[in-house]
Amino acid sequence: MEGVIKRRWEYICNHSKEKTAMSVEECCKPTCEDSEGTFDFSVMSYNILAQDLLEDNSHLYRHCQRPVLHWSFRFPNILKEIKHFDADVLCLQEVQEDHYGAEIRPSLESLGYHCEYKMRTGQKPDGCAICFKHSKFSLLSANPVEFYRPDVPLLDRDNVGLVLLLRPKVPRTACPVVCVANTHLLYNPRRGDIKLTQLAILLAEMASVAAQQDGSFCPIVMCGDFNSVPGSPLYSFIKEGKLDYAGLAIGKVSGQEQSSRGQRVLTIPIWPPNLGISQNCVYEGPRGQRTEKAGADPTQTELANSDLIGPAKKSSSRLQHHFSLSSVYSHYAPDTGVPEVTTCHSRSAITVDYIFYSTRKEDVSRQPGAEVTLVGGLKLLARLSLLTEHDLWTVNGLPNEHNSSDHLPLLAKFRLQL
Ligand code: KL2
Repeated sequence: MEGVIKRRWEYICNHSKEKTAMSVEECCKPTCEDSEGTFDFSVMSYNILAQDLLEDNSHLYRHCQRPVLHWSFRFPNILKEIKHFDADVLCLQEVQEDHYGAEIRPSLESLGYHCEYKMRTGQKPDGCAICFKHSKFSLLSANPVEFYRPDVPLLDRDNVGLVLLLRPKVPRTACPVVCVANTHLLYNPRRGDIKLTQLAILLAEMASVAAQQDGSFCPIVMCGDFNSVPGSPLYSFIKEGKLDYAGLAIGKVSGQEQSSRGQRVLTIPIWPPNLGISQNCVYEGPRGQRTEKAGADPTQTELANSDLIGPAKKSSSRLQHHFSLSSVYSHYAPDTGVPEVTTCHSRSAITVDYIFYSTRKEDVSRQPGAEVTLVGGLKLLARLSLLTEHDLWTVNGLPNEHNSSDHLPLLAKFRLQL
């Protein structure tokens, strides 16, 4: 078909030293689903462009032919795409509430999804949804997160997140659970201070939801539109689990824009103590009680925290988090090294959407000499290839006749070891 760009599945070869993407023929063909001792599932992250936001920011879509911008044109395309990829879990952003109630939710339910939704606060028209296949998971808990805090002047924006705890439907009793988080962080390129704090709140909620009896975390998938580019301080913080932000300009945090003229640097600490979130991105103080939900012992968690940073450095310029997260995508086209993009309109073509997942760690508690085992994470099996800005301009940018958002859907296949 004319104007359609092909995206291919890249299968990840885990047995070579370097994790590399290959076609099915080159690499191990994935074994069939639910093979002995494993549970495979797929995840899509997709910012579907709320119609009200499209109309409020119409200058971004001047390159588009008028008819492709109507919701009545876009929605059937988006639904077709979702149906085609048939992911077990959908993390959607910019889900407009009236469209969700009238069309999106009913359509997804008829495709076999259970849907959870969190609307943005204030008078904002949209929110985040996580939908999962009834046939694959049952819902243990749904935890909406509001980043707006009336008692914290910094947190005056209406962005939200949503964290689900899901139990894979497998015919055995002792099966690991999976935590799925979805968010759409603040857009404003100059307000990295708010973005980092919103992220910290999400991470604290995830730590609370994903905490297990033994103090470790269940496997995690964190999706969303982070309004930050690869390699930016916010992105590095997610991947490295730590960030020293001393002297960092607030406009540099997300890397969306180059200039940071006359910009304030981040204060130390970034957010005030009354937010109830530590520099390790877990709940503390009066709000710290929230850990009880997942059955963890809060005192254990707090002990672990003080170990990480050290008792004397109370107001250090260091953030940490407890997860070991990798990005499904590598953000550069494998053959040419040209940057991949996840969003493309008349003002920018960049990566801001991600699927992060917990990587497996070597079990260091085992006896020396024993065979190395990997615990607590997910194995990435495959991803749907992304595109470059050049690829997208060959089909008139986004949205176009076939791709009906200004973002591309991201897709990954994971394997959970039972
Ligand atoms: O970048 V986005 O689009 O993740 O695709 O997130 C925000 C922007 C979204 C929700 O606030 O609306 C878009 N200039 C450009 N885009 C904007 C602006 C703006 N001033 N405000 C909101 N958005």
